[in-house]
Amino acid sequence: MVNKITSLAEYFQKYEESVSNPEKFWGDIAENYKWQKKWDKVLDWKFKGEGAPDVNWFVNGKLNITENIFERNMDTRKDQVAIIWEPNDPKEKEIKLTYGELFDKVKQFANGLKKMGIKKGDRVAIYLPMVPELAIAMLACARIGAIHSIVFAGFSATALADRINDAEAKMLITSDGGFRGTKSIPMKGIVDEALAKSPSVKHSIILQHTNENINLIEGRDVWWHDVIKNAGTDNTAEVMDSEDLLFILYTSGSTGKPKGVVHTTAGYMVYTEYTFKNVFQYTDGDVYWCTADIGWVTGHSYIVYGPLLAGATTVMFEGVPTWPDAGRFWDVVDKYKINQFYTAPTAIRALVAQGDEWVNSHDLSSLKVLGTVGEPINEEAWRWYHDLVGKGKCPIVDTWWQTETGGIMISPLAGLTPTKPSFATLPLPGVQPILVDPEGNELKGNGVEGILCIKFPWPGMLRTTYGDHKRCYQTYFSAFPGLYLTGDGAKRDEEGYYRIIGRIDDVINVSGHRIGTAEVEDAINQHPKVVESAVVGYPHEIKGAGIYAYVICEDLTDEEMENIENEIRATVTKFIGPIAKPDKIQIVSGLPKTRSGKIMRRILRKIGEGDATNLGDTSTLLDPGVVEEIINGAKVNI
Ligand code: 6R9
Repeated sequence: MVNKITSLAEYFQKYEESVSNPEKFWGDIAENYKWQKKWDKVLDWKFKGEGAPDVNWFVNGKLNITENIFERNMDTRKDQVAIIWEPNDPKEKEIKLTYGELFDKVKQFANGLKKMGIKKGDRVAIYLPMVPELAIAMLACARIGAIHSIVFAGFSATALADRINDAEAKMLITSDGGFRGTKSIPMKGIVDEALAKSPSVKHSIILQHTNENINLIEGRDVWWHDVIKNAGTDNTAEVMDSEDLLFILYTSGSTGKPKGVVHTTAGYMVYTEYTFKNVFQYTDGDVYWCTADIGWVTGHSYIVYGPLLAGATTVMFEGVPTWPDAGRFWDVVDKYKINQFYTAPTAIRALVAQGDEWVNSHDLSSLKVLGTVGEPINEEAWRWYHDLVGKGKCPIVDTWWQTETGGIMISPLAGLTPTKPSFATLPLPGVQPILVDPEGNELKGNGVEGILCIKFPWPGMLRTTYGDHKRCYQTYFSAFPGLYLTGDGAKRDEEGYYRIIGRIDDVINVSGHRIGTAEVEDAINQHPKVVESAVVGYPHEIKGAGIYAYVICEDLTDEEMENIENEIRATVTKFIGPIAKPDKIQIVSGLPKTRSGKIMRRILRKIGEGDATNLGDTSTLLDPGVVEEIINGAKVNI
């Protein structure tokens, strides 16, 4: 079993070892796994030059990640609960699956997939609500060497089709619908619309979950329960190379369509288990709950892979934090005696707004560790979480990482690293952060602020962007040759602690979800009356950042003017999904552009923040008059 660091001194020692001899450090950890064939070399890498990035961990090793979840844990954990599923409706019964039961279900579904012609290397898209079958589907893919590409169930038909098409997925696994609070959300209509535009998908497997009345399309759609009928539980894991693709997960960047971030088998496996155990200080018998959706990377790494590799008991929740009431999270914590609880700052802020009573009326004494992820946590929310939820006795692990990093990069180790509100604190062993100025010069020493990069590979890092390796280089490795660019700004304080400030690119972090401004603009521009638009983020009390859209329209009648905001929101919902809907829309007659036609977002951001006092140099603008008009329309302080 993978060792856990148990003191701060040991952390510093391990960190030192991991930097002075990374191959020995990760090689020793990798010894704990079940390999069909051991690796020849721990690491082979380059961040620059022809074909870069080229990163290979555990070179020529052969393994299957599910053998390391199941076969490796089976002797000791067959009857231990692996997954607890808490349904949306608290009146309904939970589901508990032991490692033995989960293993059987994974093998059975894996056999079903095989029977339907899915084989090693095929891409399988998964579009499911937070049900146990989501974890079963991903593990079954991994078992047979198929590459899963999970699409968050809140995305629209267009967004789903784009992702399916980019990955050329052969199959889609989905359900009739999902539950969220009082709502039963039908999914089959969205799926049918998406599949009409996705010729690569030959079959779709549909889970019966909400019992919505749906039509199956003959020859294409099959019920999940029919797939596993007679499928049997005899299944030998496919032998995978260390660097064979495990999954693709799409994420937004500053430009263009979402990128398919690619993670591979061995490095991701080693990294997610190691970080899970160390950051959360998970101990055998603990019950761990991460409230993320598996449609995002947090759910991949810290609901499914990390915890299950570690032999943990992990909770999955289908519902929302505020239904039936704002005490739901704490009901669940009490119900299962949760020991480690991991959520997002946006959820914390939403609950702060509901008042302390919801927390105080529940028994939260089982809690040992509290975690946050997804966006910077403000000090007020941190204190509320620490003092009220954790009663001052639970360390908070503010974990900074990204879809691209695969696992947690900068974070306290619970109970070992002294914490400070809003600081992600120190890098994990094996992680070598560096701060640079815009010219790429390293900012040495402490008390500095700059662009956060990583200068050495870690096992969980992305290997490429699916189907477009050049784009991976362009996006992450070209700004500062030899460094991985995170896209975040950060400060290293006098003690050497890192505080993440936020994105330095055109990505808006809305409720912890990454939204590319270009994507939202593209969606808005689909409205027939829209000529052009510019989207920026602005501070939002609950969401962290809200979406502010400045839109130029063709001449509108009074009636059209009245409806335009709603129509624009509906257009964005259609092309991306409700998470990308602008919070504020301002119809303008022009946008501040430079003479070369570039929109000066800096100005729009300031106005969006409600501060037009210091707009900087506007002399290069093509038409400085538009700025005044926008300021007047935005009703901000001048
Ligand atoms: C895991 C995840 C990544 C972006 C990242 C940063 C922000 C994540 C954070 C944080 C401050 C933290 N972010 N964790 N900012 N403190 N603890 O969220 O992945 O969806 O790819 O987002 O989220 O801006 O660059 P992803």
